[in-house]
Amino acid sequence: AAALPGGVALHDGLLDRPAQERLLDAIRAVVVEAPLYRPEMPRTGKPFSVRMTNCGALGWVSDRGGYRYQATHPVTGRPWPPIPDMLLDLWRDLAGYPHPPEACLVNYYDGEARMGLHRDEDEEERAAPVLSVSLGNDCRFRIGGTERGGPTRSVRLASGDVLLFGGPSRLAYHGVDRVYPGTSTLLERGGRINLTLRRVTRPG
Ligand code: MD3
Ligand code: FE
Repeated sequence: AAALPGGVALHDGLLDRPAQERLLDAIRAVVVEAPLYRPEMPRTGKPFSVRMTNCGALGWVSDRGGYRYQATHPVTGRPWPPIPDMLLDLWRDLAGYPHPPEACLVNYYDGEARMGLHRDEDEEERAAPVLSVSLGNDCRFRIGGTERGGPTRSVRLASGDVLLFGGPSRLAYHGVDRVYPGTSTLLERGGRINLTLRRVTRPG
């Protein structure tokens, strides 16, 4: 794992092509149960450019009422499907945290989608890292410090890359500037999928 500043570990190309295909199959099965939908920004209701769904006991959602974790899909009303075993295994191997993740957010970026700089602060448990897996086209990922307006650096992420954000980087500002078309053949329709595994509640 390459060390980036502040407790970020980049496992460059950790998943080989067959592993990416197996994971993609598992995510396709999740999306059948819990379709991708477009969340809306708090207050304004402006739609996200990224489409989302979740698996796990809890899923991250956003609507006019705010950001939160909830146990059911906001469109179907059904519970989120379970987190695929492959992802639970990755967490067990890499997270260095003795409890399972509760939420896996599935983000789908088409060619135009972006995610502005933000911090992930809707989780009660801050001692757990966030684990991210990239599939499909490359993107330019941006990461800064824990204060808005500080310096940032960009990292190009490719299909099969796994990142772990622990320690000080857990509350770092981050975002996705752009997705580079035609840089992977994994997704027939192009675009990029990012999976983020999180512990939400403090273990009892
Ligand atoms: C750094 N997703 O879902 S993954 C998100 O590529 C999110 O879809 C981006 O930011 C994506 O919230 C970035 C990398 C990532 C995820 C969570 C983090 C970086 C992080 C949490 C804390 C610090
Ligand atoms: Fe984030």
